[in-house]
Amino acid sequence: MASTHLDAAFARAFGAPATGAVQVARAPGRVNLIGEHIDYCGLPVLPMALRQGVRIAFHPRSDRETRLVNRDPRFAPSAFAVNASIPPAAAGDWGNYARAAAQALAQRFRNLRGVDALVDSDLPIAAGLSSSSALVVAMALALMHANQVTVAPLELMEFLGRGERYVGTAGGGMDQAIILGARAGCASRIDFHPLRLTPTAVPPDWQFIVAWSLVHAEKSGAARQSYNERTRQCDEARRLVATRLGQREDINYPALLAATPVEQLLEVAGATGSDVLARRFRHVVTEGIRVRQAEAAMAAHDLAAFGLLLDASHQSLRGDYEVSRPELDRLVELAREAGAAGARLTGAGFGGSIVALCRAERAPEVIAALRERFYAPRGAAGDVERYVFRAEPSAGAEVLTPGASSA
Ligand code: NG1
Repeated sequence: MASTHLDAAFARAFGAPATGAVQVARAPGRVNLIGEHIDYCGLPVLPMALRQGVRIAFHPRSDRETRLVNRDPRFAPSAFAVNASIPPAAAGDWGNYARAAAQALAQRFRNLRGVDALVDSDLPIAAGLSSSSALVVAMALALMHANQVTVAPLELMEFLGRGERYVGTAGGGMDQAIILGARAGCASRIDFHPLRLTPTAVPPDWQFIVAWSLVHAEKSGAARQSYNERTRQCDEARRLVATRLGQREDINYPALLAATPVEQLLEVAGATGSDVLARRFRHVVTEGIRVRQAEAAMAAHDLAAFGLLLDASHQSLRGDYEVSRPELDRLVELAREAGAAGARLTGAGFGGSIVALCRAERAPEVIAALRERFYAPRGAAGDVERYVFRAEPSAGAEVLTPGASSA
């Protein structure tokens, strides 16, 4: 939406500000290409930012109050005072993502003033495309801008990653890092120890397609428990394997992988007596290897190799990690049958979306096949443009210059 329209909508929600212009903070969603459920193990991942995202039209207030209005009427207005300990709204309330950003900043800076904020988004919600972290990041940028404070990019990525845990998810740091640090035209490998982003250009004749499974992956509900359970299982598996290998109990995954050949790690994990932990561990270790291979395949423009890695990642997430759903499996299968080089679920799973890779000229066939064979039988063909789209590797979050139009 052009920012002049946002200005007008802002004036309707809060009244026209007496002084100063309304400004706009924009934060993109992201699609993770590969490296799923391993950021919280400290292993590298390979996401890219999307064109779609969250926009916040904001104006500073003279007090600590922050008032939020969402242009989507499903989300009720919300208000809170910005300070270092902000009581959360009910679990699942969208306003908690804004509170997460405000509390994290207030713990870093004293006496922050609040903002009036009108939130708008063209990202599908609970679709595995990080609409929640986009809101956290856009809100943080709005508050920082309103208070004229700055934080170095890597530090901001790290503390917003921790800050989002306010909502109760023990998430990794992938989303905040790519949303802030993405480069247009590129995917980025994110390393976590220490945090670092390394862009690789997406070949111009490659097309990533995102398709929503029609199943919401609500991270405030049962999916949150399942997600947090996976993080605990990975930690438990790491501890068991490290102990059996005579390593320090607190050794992290990157160090464990660097110290021991993969075959030996998998053998030791298989002998721990817990089939579930062994399978979770196998996913983490093999997915870590696939990220390195995928980055190399992208740099070499080897579409077939990248596609096979996507397929292998999906198999692992479905079998070993148990985060897929029949709808996601079906989308992956249909995309492959329609000529995609590979496909897999993206994001946390339990619903949400898939990402498929094909040559750019094949994209219309893949999208048409998904419309006819997945969405039409489910009565959703009319809205297919909202559910399936070409992912354009886009730039990270920013505060837009006033008056700049951004369609
Ligand atoms: P989504 O897809 O937004 O639910 C979550 C985590 C990521 C990562 C992925 C799985 C948050 C904010 N995001 O993403 O850190 O662990 O799952 O790879 O918790």
